[in-house]
Amino acid sequence: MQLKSAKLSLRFLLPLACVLILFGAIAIPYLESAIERWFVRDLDMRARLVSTTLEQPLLNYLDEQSPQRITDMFDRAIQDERLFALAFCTPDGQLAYKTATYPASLGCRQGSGDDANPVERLPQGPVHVSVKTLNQNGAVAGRLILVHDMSFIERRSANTKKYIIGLFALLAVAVSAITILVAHMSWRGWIDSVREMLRGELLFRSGRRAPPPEMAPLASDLRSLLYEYHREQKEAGAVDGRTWNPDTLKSLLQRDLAGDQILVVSNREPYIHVATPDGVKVQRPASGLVTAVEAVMRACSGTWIAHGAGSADRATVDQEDHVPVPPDNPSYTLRRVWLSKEEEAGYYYGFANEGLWPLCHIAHVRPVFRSSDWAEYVKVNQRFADAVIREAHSDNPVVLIQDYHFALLPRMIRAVLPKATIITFWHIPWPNPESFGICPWREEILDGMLGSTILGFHTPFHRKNFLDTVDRYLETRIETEASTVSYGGQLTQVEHYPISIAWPEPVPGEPDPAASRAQIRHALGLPEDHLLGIGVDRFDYTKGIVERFQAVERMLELHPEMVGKFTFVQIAAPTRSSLDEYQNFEARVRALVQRINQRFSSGSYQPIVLKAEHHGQDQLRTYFRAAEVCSVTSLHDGMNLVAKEFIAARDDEQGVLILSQFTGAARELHEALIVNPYHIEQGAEELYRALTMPDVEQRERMRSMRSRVRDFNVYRWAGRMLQDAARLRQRERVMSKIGKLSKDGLGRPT
Ligand code: ADQ
Repeated sequence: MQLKSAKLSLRFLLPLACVLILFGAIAIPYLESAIERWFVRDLDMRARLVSTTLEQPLLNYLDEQSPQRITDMFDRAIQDERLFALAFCTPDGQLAYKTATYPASLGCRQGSGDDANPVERLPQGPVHVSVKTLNQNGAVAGRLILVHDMSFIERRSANTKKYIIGLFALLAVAVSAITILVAHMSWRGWIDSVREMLRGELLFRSGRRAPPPEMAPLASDLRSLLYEYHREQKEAGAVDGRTWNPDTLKSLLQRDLAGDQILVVSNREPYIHVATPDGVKVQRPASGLVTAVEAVMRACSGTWIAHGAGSADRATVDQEDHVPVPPDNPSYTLRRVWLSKEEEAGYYYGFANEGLWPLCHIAHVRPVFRSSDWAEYVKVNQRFADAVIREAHSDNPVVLIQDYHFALLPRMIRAVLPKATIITFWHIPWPNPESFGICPWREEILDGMLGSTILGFHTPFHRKNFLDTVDRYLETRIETEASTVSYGGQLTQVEHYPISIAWPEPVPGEPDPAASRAQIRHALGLPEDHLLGIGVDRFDYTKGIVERFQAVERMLELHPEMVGKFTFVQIAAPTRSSLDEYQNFEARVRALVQRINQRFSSGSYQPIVLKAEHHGQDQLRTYFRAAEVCSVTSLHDGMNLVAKEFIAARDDEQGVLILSQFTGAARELHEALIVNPYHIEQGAEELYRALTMPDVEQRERMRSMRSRVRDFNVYRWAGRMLQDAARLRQRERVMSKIGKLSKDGLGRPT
């Protein structure tokens, strides 16, 4: 530290010393000659005065011809300390009278005192010589020569120089001391600003004191540099170098959110109790969202609030509508919210799935907006907000809101629990401002979402679309660099958190991929070497199922040798079946399958097997392990977890993933065969390429993707959101402490 200060001081002292030396070389000689000029002018005047005084008596004495009087007068005159000698010369240049001190070398000087060079350097020192011509009766009577001693000038000049140098030295010391002080202070200010930025303030700039003005350009550069660095670090999952798993998530919750209550809200419940003739059965819904959030809830026992949609749901809750889950090993609470048929029809099927779902997906299905659906949507959002408020044990729980069913919920919760940390995750894409603009309640939706503390999307592209949309339709202040929206005095951090899956633990006794192959082929009545493709989706028009089958058809056309040797198995879980759009879609898919199968089938061979039913995770895993290729051809998808589940299932490092470029997953899984699902030819070629890809290439691609999915798992997704939430909560606590201290005025803790 001392060394740094010494260096810093030197940096300021050295230039100052240089300036002083230059000052000595130029200013001092100039000063000397100026002083001499001043004194010479002074002596000129003095000489004129003395010669005028002596003129008349001298002329009189010359008339009287009394040399003694002249000599006496001259001797008296040189009593003056500075007048060194006097002489009088006749008009013809004879030295007639002179004092004894008069230097002989001067003789009778020619010229007038005004235009002659008055300074003479004599062996005894410099003298000032002035000459006055005396006139009498119109004729020249002679010339009076006055010699002033100039040695006193040298003495005085030396003294003045001493004083001036001393003064400058003092000034220099004072200036350098002030400069160093100011520099130290500015440096401190800069360092503090940089530190502030490094502390993470760069992400949350609101309320931060402005950087010093001279720092502003640097601050902005530094901020964007650090922001990029921070983002890259975050993306690389190396913020703290940890490997994310349930334990790291748990320890994060214990360390950073200790004692904080965590509430999750989603439409879909993770466990559905269904009444069957054999008694109550528990079902797991086919949903990416449930798959992801379930993993988090197992790690942090909290409360999950969801719509109780199962036929035996009411029968299995306690009087507070709570049921401990998972049923076989309860680790958190499921709180069910009941909806009437009308509410469900308007809020879920209507506004959410006929309006927002097609609005946010570019799948060329027109959204339908009805005022009655909107009214139900508002009502049900309020119902869930009431449930959250009732379940909250404190005024500042952490609330994780899931998806497009609850766009209004963040604002509603914020109104009652202003201190809550509300994280809203939007699991589906966010469209561009023009597309979103067709929603009649666009401002209300955006306003509702901006009640969140943190708003998450899967990809930077969706995040940007959202910011652009807010910019277009609301009066807000957007910090693009920091990705924050300041609205109504409140700040929302908008981030992208790519969702993922829980990396599966090895299951003891699980059949290996070869056994899975054999098992599935046997179940389908196919020979051992039969090639298999697999598709697993909800039966949804956004998943590109039609395009996938068209690609299969085209591939069989282009490569007829594959007919009879390749089958594509599509597992499609029925979804939103009460909606016309979904019924029509299902009918269209079935008709297409029938047509293709008719075209290429022979004997028992069918190129496409459609299994339109829900399957257990274990069954899906067996299919994934048995297939040569998995096709994910969504027309638009927030992330798509099936792609990641397929990769996780392939511990033999074999199998090829065909992945639509319009999925969030395509941004991460670069080693997949990336396709444009609308381009049927390309889909067909890539399918053929996948089926004929050498093992080595499959291994290379699969290994790389497995390593990425293993590291970038669902715990990281949740962990990053919760880390950000913890950081914001910590910041809030600090800010409120500072607020209290400053209210107290004396800086004493209250
Ligand atoms: P989804 O649209 O449901 O999710 P996806 O991410 O693929 O899409 O998740 C589907 C989940 O359901 C997977 O876990 C899959 O295994 C399961 N599933 C699908 N078909 C099934 C079947 N027949 N039987 C049993 N299970 C089945 C939404 C967004 C996605 C986003 C997720 C998570 O649309 O883009 O990736 O949320 O955020």
